[in-house]
Amino acid sequence: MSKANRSPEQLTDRLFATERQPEDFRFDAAVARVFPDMIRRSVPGYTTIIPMIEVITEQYAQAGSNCYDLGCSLGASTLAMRHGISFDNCSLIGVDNSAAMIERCEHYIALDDHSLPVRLRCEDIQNTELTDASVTTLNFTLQFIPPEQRSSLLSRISEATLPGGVLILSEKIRFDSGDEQDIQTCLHHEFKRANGYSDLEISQKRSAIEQVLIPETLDAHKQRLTDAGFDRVLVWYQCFNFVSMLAIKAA
Ligand code: GEK
Repeated sequence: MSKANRSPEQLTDRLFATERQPEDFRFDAAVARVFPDMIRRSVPGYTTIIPMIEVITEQYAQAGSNCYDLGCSLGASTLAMRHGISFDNCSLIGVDNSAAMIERCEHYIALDDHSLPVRLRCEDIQNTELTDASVTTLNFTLQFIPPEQRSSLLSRISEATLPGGVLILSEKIRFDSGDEQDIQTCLHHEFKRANGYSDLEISQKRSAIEQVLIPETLDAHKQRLTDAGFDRVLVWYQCFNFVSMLAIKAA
């Protein structure tokens, strides 16, 4: 695994620690400041998924191709991809529509010791240009796109993907069975408690995010990826209600 310096500062997320007016969650400057701590303590498996994105990229990146990290935030998965790419004629592009995230991402990229250039675009991933892709990552980003707009994005990614190329798709999911939904949600909240979040923080964050992050079932994701033109879809990681899939274009 790479030895890059990826944690220049670690501020603790206390955004929901005191009582606040209900307001939809936004990826603004306050969130960007504490984001590494927030995502690590909120998303079970995140700290495993990031280094595995490097491993998957190493396996699937193709010489002369483009690699995309869509919804790159502060560039954790972008840097994992950078370290997994072994061709210096690959282009690596990170895209995020939060100016606060892109600004901080530039700083994290500059601190990393790898020589492959990274291009950052402050754009909506639904409009960003995609061509000749060997590896594309949507690491917990599709869940923030309105469900009715997800198919067209995945079709564009699939059309841009070269034979033998892949999409890594990580998502929070929901379950058809109410029973399983309750058990997995309870375990997720236990994970957050174990990471130091209070009940007030958990419930206020939940209310803020509920209209913004729309989870779907694993079957719905698999079907949509197949309909979009991917030939093989598999789950390579799951922890509670968080999964990561690999969608593969036949060589
Ligand atoms: C990581 N992948 O650390 N266009 C561009 N960016 C968007 C859009 C959009 N339409 N909608 C949301 N975003 C990262 C983590 S976070 C996941 C991804 C989370 C961006 C948004 O600004 C945010 O930076 C990111 O998607 C989602 O591996 O916070 O749970």
